[in-house]
Amino acid sequence: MEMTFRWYGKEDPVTLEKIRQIPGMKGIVSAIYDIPVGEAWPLDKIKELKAEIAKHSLELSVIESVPVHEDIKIGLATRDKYIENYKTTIKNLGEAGIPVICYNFMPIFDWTRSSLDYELADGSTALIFEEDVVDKMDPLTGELSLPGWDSSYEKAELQTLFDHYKKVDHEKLWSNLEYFIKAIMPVAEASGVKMAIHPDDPPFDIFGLPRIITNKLNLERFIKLYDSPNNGLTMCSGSLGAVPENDFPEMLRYFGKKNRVNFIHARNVKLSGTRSFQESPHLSETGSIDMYEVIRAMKDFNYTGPIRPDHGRMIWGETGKPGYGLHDRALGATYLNGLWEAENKRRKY
Ligand SMILES: [Mn+2]
Repeated sequence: MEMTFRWYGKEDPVTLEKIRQIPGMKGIVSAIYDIPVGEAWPLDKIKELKAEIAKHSLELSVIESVPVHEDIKIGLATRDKYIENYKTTIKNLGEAGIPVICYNFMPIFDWTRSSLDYELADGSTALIFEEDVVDKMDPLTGELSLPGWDSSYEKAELQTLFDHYKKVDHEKLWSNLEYFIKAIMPVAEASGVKMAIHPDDPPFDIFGLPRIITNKLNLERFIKLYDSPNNGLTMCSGSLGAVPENDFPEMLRYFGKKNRVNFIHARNVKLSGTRSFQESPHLSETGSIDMYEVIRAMKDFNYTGPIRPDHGRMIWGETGKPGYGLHDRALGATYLNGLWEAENKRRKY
């Protein structure tokens, strides 16, 4: 595995200088944040980002994310223009030598939580999802707003999007995804770029919008849309592991052996209901996911790709972007490296 860390660019209070000092850190997961969704990423901007990271002796290992325009997900006639731009972006990223692109196919909302600073018993704060709180939220009225959702949509635009999605059920979303995948994958193959779709977070419908990248059956259906190692997955333990019916280590091993795991997010969650959870420290005993089993699964298919500690709590008085402080994610990276070293050595002796 290649240990990586997400970096939000020059505005990120967690600097490349700090990230480089985490033991065993090899790569950076980042993106270009000032290009409007749907536009092609210019090659010179990609090269600039890569050079900035290289100055700190780190690799730009993964782009997370190249966002997919809503018109593609809804299936509007305008999608073809945005798909062409997406193909150009993949081609340019390949030319710059970027091996992996993470993206998702969630309608309107990316990850969703009911609170971003819930105080855990030890005094740290974490992101949590409580089903009964989220059920009372209405993104359109804004009476209970969605925390941390950095969208540029105005209320009117949001209403228009919701109206469009009234005609998009699960099967329609699948066919729109298939259309997109079949269009972009030949370009990804020719460019040497591995695509890694991120599961829906959380992995079930919210606000009446369909979600389809949610469980083993659906991941299997997804990889069959286009039979190529370039059409792969981001296996995110915190997203898939947020529902009790998903056995994350088993799923990881299964898709890893099929050579479809192109990126891994490691994060623990403590389930507090069938559709409620708290983000917990990476350590197995603090959450519902056995992180040693995750590492064992990775070893079973000899994973050599990138992994990053996903969200962390805010600890030791740190403030910043919820889920993306330095300290707890650095602890996570160190813990994962420790498990990996131990498992590697155990198998040699
Ligand atoms: Mn993730």
